[in-house]
Parts: sequence; structure tokens; C-alpha cells
Amino acid sequence: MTKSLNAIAQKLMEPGKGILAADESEGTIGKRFAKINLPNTLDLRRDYREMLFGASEAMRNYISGVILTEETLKQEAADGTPFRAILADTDCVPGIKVDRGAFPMPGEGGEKITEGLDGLRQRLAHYAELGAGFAKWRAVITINDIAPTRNNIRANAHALARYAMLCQEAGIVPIVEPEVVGDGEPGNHSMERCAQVTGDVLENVFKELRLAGVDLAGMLLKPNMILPGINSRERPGFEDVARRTVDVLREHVPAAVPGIAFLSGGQTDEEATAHLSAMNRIPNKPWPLTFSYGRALQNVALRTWAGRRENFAAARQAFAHRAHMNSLAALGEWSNERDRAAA
Ligand code: 5MM
Repeated sequence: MTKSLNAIAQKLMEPGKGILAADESEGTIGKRFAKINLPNTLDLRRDYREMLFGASEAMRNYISGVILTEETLKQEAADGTPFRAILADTDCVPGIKVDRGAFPMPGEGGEKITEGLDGLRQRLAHYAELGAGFAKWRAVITINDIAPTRNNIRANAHALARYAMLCQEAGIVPIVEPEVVGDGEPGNHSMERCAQVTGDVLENVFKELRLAGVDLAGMLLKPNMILPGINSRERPGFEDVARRTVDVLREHVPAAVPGIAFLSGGQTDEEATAHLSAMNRIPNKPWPLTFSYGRALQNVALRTWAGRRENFAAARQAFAHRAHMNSLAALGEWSNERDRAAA
């Protein structure tokens, strides 16, 4: 089993490829649609995902796996082709978001704890039957004057470890996502505070993973980058972010982990690409680094699609461009000039 989990993890980390996070919950996709004045209907959610997954060349060349919701994992395109078959055609591993969301934790800090462990063993067995090769669980860590508390970090780390061990039992690779949120309120924290909190969180997460007996070679990590809060006045350069992020990861992430796939966390599309590329230009890292972006891969495609099937071709082109740029970044080969020239 260890061998096959590691093989899936390696496949997801194939050089020049990354993961498309298309696991927006109904609430989140509703917010994205509202921004372009679309209602949140089952048909529109299907059309939107069909637009993305049907971008065959981009999916085949730049995307190794897709994180889906349960709805999408079981869904079909308008012509009746299951999405799983469309993904199989382009050799993309289907994955599934299995957490049930982040809920308020008692206390003053406005912190959140991710729920979804009840019945998870049964759900995972079902998802494995449906062909899911990997799963994702996101913990949300808040920074403000009070948060994060020790209690919140420990509770979220413990839940991540319980999720990860259940995934491995089911033969599914767990993506462990402890997100130190940078684009929430008040968002005025410094880059150094993000580094300190992220280090602390990662330390606790790996401690719990080890205690739970999780095989580190059969999982992937999906962390945030080290950035100042969205409302901070600090403006670090791409290289500074890259260096600080790699430093923190080196200090806290065991080399046994087969790969790290970052979330974009509200960065602009170009920032998310530039930071990843800069990190990949740093030599001698123990793990490959790639993307597992949601918004930074989808923003332009979503706006171009605008809810109309007749815009599929143009939206797919926009998605293909961003996926291509992030593929270059995963190889450390992206540049602003190449981005503009290919656009
Ligand atoms: C795509 O968004 C994911 C699901 O979020 P909700 O459960 O709140 O709808 C999210 O977990 C995502 O996979 C990661 O945070 C990465 O997304 P970004 O947009 O930060 O790259």
C-alpha cells in the first residue's frame, strides 16, 4: 500500500505539472458566480467545471490532478459523459475535498476548526470505489491580536492527522492543507509574523501526523506561502517571499514528504506564478514544489466564460495560458516576458 500511495503522490508531482483546485463548496462557488452576476445553479456549476475539464490540451500538459467536490466527482457533462471519464482521457488523477468546512471555534479570536471526521471512513471507502486517488482537507488558521491560540493550532493539527490516517487506510493520498490565512481581516500582520505562525503550525501538524502513524511518503503538503497580510504595507519582492517560504519549509517539513503543492490564497495570478517560479530557482530543496491553485488558475477563465457555453473556447484558452505559466513556474522557468509573449 505504501508503494502505491507514494506512486500516486509522485504522479501528482510530475515535473511541470500541478493540481487544479476546483473544490469550491456550494457557498464559495456561489460567491464567485455572484461577482459576475450569475445565479448559483446546478447547471451553471456543471457548465463551469465542464469548461475547465474540457480544456484538453492544458489538462493533459500542465495538470496532474483535480480536486473535486462530491457533486462534481459524481457529475456528468451536458452530453452525459462523466467528468471522471473526461479527466481520465487527459490522464488527470481525480481527487476529492472531504472536509465539511471550517466552523467557528468558541473563544474571542474568531478562530475556526474544520469539521468532517464523523463517518469519514465510510465516505472514503465510497470515494475510493468511485476512483478518487487523493483527498484534501483544509484547516484555516487565523492571525489577529489573539489568534492563533495554542488550542486552535493543536485542534486543527489533530483533525488533519486523523483525516490523513483514514485516507491512507482507504488507499487514498491525503493532501494536508494547513492554511495560515493572509487575505482575511484584519490582514495587517507582517511577513515575519506569517513565518512564525506558519512554522509553528507546520511543527504541530507533523508532530500529530507522526503520532497518528501517517506514512509521510504517502501524502502531500498544501501550505500557504510566507507573505505579509493583505492589508499590510510591507511589499516584499518575489525573491524575498521565495527565500523566506523555502526557509520556513526547510525548517519544519521532513524530507520524506514527496511534494509540496501551494495554495494561492488571494494573491494575484501573476504573483502566485512569480513566487512559485522564484522558489523553484532556489537550488537543493528536498522536495519538488508545484501549484495547487484555485483562484490563481481560474480567475480569468471564470470571467471569460461568464456563464455562456459559447464562450467555452475563449475561456479554455485563458485557462490554458495560466496553467502553462504555472507549469513553467513549477520548473522555475517563468518570466514576465514569457507570460506577456504567450498571452
Ligand atoms: C477552491 O477553493 C477551495 C475550497 O474552498 P471552500 O471549501 O471554502 O469552498 C480551497 O480549499 C482551495 O482548494 C485552496 O484554499 C486553494 O485555493 P486558492 O484559491 O487559495 O488557491
